Amino acid sequence: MKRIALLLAMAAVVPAMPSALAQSAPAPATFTLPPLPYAASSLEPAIDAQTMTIHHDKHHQAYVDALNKAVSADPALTGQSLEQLVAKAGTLPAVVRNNAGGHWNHSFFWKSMAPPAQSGAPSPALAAAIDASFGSLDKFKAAFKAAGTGRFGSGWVWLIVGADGKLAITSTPNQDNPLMDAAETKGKPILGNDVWEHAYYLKYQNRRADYLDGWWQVVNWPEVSRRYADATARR
Ligand code: MN3
Repeated sequence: MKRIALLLAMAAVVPAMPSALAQSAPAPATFTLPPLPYAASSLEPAIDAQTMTIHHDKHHQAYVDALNKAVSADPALTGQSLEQLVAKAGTLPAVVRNNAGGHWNHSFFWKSMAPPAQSGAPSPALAAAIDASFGSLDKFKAAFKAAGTGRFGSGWVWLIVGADGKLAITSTPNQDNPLMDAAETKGKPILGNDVWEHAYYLKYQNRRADYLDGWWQVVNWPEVSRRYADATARR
């Protein structure tokens, strides 16, 4: 009976808590962390579960939090979409450029991957475009790897559809991407790989080249093919 009385007392207290919290709660977050589209362990062995969990739950969350903080402190930026912020990142404060890029890039990155059994293959249209631009899928992979290993420090390597409608490989520093006004080579990304050390260090340590090789096992080719169709249809 004593236990029941305690539970009843708790039930009476609990409902009062949300309104008390609401008074000091911050404004709703503009940008939110998207969930991983698969289990954190499902990209093994290419990417280990611990790396995926820390990368998503800590690193990506930090970009989202910092972006929300920066945007909420600047009335000129509130209400703008992530795509709008990314497109003019070169004109914005570094904190916005870095964290808007970090949020966009990682949201894109998670969807660029799938468990090995669902990796699939490029669509016929994408396969033909890869052959036309790079000679073969293997030559494309070698060139993509070279761009990834060649990126000094932290950054990204991308497969883009350029303004000419053709595929190209490009690399960006930090959290920049090819959609930014500040990008050296602009285009619509259809595939991107994160070559920051936090993306691979727990499993691969300094061996970025091995990470880039293993990563092909988890590329989501159906998604990349869909993006290619989308990027070329809008031209
Ligand atoms: Mn990252």
